[in-house]
Amino acid sequence: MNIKTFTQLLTAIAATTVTLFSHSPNVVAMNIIDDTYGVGVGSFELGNFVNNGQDFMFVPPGDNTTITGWTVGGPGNGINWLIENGFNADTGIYSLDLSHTSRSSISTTIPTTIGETYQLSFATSASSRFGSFTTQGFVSAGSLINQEFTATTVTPNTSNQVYNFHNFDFIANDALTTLTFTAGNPSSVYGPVIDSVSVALNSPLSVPESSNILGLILVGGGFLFTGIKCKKNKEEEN
Ligand SMILES: [Ca+2]
Repeated sequence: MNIKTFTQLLTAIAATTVTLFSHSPNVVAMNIIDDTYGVGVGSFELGNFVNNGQDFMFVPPGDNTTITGWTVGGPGNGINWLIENGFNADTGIYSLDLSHTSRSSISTTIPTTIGETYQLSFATSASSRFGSFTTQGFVSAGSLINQEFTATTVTPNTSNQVYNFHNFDFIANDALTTLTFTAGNPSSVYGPVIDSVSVALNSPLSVPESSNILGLILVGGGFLFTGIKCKKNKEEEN
């Protein structure tokens, strides 16, 4: 690098600093559910599925061992764990209907930091063999309390059910946060179908402190001054 003026030196330091930052790895939004219980758990892919011959498995309230990472709850008689090809999944091959024959719930507990904001995302559809159908559900986690969401399908063929996506932010109130999905329609035997549940810390980039930035600039400048000195010495030797 041939640096002749102080302006060129400053430009080079700035370029070095930009290069250092542009090469900093972006922090990938990590699904805390998968990180806690295993990859695929947020999408209901792990556990002890037994097909009842109709491509679903009934799981009653209180069961916390069948679907890895999740505990089934009331107020109804439980949920249906669905599998392809009878029921299209959004991710993997499994999805989950929040009603067996009456509205019920499922929950998981993840580690969180009090006061931090998290982004919850999930996909919903509806299971119905009678064509266009819309139902409701509620989701709670930390500061998010009984947030309503809708789930809909337009096809009577459950193997082709289509998913819609939802995103909600919540603030953690505790070191452990319980995330609960509950079916919302008491008059329907078909609960919302959910899949691809993800919770991620809502701060994707860790920004270096100003003192660190100054340090990087000084280090960058130091390297360049050393380079100039070496070049000068080499020229004088020649
Ligand atoms: Ca899935």
